[in-house]
Amino acid sequence: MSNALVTEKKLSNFINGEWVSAQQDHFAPVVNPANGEKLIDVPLSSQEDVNQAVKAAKKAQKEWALVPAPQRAEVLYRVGYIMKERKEHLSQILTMENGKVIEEARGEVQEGIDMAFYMAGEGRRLFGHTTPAELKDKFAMSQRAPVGVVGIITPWNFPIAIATWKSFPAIVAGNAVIWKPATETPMMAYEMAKIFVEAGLPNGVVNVVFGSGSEVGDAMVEHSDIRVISFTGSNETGRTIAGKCGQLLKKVSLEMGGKNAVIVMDDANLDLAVQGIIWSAYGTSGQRCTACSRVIVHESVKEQLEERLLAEIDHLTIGDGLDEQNKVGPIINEAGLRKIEKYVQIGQEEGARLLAGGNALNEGDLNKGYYFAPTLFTDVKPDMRIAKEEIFGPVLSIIPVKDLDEAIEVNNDVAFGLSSSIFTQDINKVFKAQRDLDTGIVYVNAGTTGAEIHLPFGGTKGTGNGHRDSGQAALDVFTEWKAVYVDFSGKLQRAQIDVE
Ligand code: UN1
Repeated sequence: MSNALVTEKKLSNFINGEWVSAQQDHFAPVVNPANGEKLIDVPLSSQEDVNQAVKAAKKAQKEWALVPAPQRAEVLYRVGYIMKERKEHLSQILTMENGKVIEEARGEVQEGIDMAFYMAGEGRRLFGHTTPAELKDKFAMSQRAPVGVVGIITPWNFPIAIATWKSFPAIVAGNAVIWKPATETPMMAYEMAKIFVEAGLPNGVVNVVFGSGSEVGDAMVEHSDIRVISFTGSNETGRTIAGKCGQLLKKVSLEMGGKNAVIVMDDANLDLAVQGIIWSAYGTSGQRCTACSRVIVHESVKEQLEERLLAEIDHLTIGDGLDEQNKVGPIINEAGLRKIEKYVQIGQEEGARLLAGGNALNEGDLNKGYYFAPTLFTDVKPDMRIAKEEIFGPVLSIIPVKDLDEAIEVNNDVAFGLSSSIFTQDINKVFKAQRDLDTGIVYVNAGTTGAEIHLPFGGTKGTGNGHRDSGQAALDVFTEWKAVYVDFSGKLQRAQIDVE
């Protein structure tokens, strides 16, 4: 029934407002991870296609930058309204291509709608600064200027929300965009391109080139007319991109995962902590950068917490995300499933104790898709690989500690720094933790997921390279600061020299 939502057989690139076939006749199948059914074919484009898109974008950007920002924002308002009208349609397609359960798909589409209205508001802000000049009869200000043509590379786990975090600030600031979506989830880009057209975005301001990272991604990184690369994805790919952009002196913004922990103190409301942990560890089958994969628990409440977690895990219904009853959907693909299996094996070899799950699920209809049982390890030591490395699946490790200082130390002693959380009722512990947890996002009495779009999203250490997605901070990625001095004295005034 749901396949009726996907009407095309093959996707085309979206260049200069038109659907254009890729230069080479190579395609990859897009598969519904819930049941293995093929949804559509996605083109595997080449450098030539990127060149064509950049050419169109460069031309369009010159005009677009001259449109007053409040008018640019009008387009984003319209994009937001169309997304709102089409929320259910988009959510269902998102569930089909990505697997996440429909309630979460709706949440993700909502995140994109929120971003549209928030960034549209920037059309009447885009604040710079006015500041005194050091000389008489001289005016000084700084303003945000568009960078030009920007490249965005988006992942399969949040194919619409993350694309909006990156493309909307770029658009409102007067840039043109080349967008390479993940080949696993191209339908969201196809749907968004149609929405851009309907909203009246001029041709060439957003261009979509489908294809692999090694071909399309590389061509984008290396293209001299693409001035910014904004990437969300794996640590390995991010580092490669960073290296190339470094050589080319290209601005690059990277978001690359986490090893996020929930800390549970002895005074925590355990019922609440259990809910927060279950939601952030097993929601989206653990396939979020922000997913909780460690629970750092005060040893005095460890057993109670384990019991309650196990009881809740028992209630998690697993299956096709289009069925409203299901709480946990599939893993994105076979490779994802195998990686999770490998980590479970590593955990067992390292001596962690498996309390729940640990296996792929094959009974009945689940056999057709890629499902993994919600998995819980306990007695995990902070230096075990399952406690250090990103698994990107529903695998949670419980690490007992003696006090808050040790909890913070364990939290911080990993290569990532995206999100963290603490459950406690002690105000002193709250303030100490929010200061000392070395992550870009900290939650108090909530799990590690659920960032809101008007705040900066990103993290420390191996999570990124200091930039942030969404929020005001996203504008820093897609604009250049320009300092403007206006001397109205009518004579030559030399800064630093003619100062009285
Ligand atoms: C991601 O997993 O890369 O904070 C994005 C959250 C969501 C976004 C996750 N709002 O969990």
